[in-house]
Amino acid sequence: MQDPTAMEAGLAILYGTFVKYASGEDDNDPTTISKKELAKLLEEQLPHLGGKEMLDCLMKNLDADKDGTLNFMEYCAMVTTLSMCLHMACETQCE
Ligand SMILES: [Ca+2]
Ligand SMILES: [Ca+2]
Repeated sequence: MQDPTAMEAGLAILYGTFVKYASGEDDNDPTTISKKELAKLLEEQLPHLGGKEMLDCLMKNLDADKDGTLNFMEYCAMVTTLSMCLHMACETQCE
């Protein structure tokens, strides 16, 4: 099998990150990320983008079905949102 491209590897990392943190010990549900699991993800994986300070805001805005956890679709919305923020930050820096 050929080596994955950077984007293919990036997608695998994004999926693997969901699986890793959803499988945390907080809620015994490997299919969703609880608020405590999200706090750990933010602290360990996104410290330069705001880390745990984004916790309440992200959970409030991304938990579309209001069950108190993030399922994979809601996690994808977080990735999309953060990608858009990065895009806007880059555009601002280029001006
Ligand atoms: Ca979980
Ligand atoms: Ca949810």
